[in-house]
Amino acid sequence: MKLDWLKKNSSEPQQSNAVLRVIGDRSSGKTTYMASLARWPNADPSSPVQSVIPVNEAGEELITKAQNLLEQGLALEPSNLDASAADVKDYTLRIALKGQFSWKNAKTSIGSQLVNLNISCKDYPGEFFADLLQQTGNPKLQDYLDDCLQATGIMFLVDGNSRRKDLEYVTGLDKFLTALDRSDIMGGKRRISLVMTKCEQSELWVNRHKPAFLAEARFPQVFRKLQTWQQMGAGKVDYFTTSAFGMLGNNFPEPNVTLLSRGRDGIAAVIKDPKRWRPFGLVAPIYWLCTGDRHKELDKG
Ligand SMILES: Nc1nc2c(ncn2[C@@H]2O[C@H](COP(=O)(O)OP(=O)(O)OP(=O)(O)O)[C@@H](O)[C@H]2O)c(=O)[nH]1
Ligand SMILES: [Mg+2]
Repeated sequence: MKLDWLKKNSSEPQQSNAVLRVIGDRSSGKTTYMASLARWPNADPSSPVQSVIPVNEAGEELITKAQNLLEQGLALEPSNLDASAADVKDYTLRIALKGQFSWKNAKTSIGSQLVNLNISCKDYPGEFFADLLQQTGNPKLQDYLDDCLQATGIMFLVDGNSRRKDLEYVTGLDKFLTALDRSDIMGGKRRISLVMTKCEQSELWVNRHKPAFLAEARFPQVFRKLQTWQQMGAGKVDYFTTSAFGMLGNNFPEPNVTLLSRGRDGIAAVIKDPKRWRPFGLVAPIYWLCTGDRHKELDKG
């Protein structure tokens, strides 16, 4: 595996490596999610995350994007499909978690050792997902599916505000899972996280700590499809809420967002106050994809 050298060079911290793919509809927030993760702005000192470090050039480019666009109150450009699956940028990041809560009682602690999540992650343009739906016969589609087979974890991002697209999503997801299962080399070990994005919006925010409930309420068909997939033993599924932009204020928090548009597809928005930009819920799904365990503190995110 590509990340083997990381293991060798840093024998101290515990390492957890994962090869991830981010999929989802156009504008579901995939690139913004990745760029916000790489930038990791205004870190909360009480967060279990110590740092997020880019390990390759693509990871550094993400930070530049976050600084030049998101932090200037602008949106990222839609990702485009001119690249073949092999050319889609592979962002490699290292997420360092603080020693697992040595302040907690010894039972829940696994020592004060640092934990590194090393991820290499490709963010596909939403066009791939749309092509899955429409079966346009795009020859790149098969490459893309083959490439997803290499992943240990899949993040399926949906804009939490696009509930009317449940049926479209489940149709795309069904095709995606069928293709994965047909040649599954992971033997039921693959994990899929359904990540609802843009959860700073009030109707999502109030239920952010109940992600499975929210997924079932908003995307019932997608939820059922994933549950069935799991019950068949094809792999594991879990649910998460996140916002790349986050909230403003503590007592009466409001979304740190200037809305550009709202429609059936969800919302488009930019950051309102970039100086106070603090995303939430970005690392929880990655931790689960890497380890198979939910991280209580990250879930509080
Ligand atoms: N309110 C809000 N808007 C967001 C968030 N994340 C992304 N957006 C907005 O959603 C829109 C699409 O975001 P992108 O990150 O470009 O979406 P994408 O999934 O990469 O889209 P494609 O590359 O076209 O597949 C932009 O207007 C973003 O600014 C979020 O956490 N909250
Ligand atoms: Mg994109």
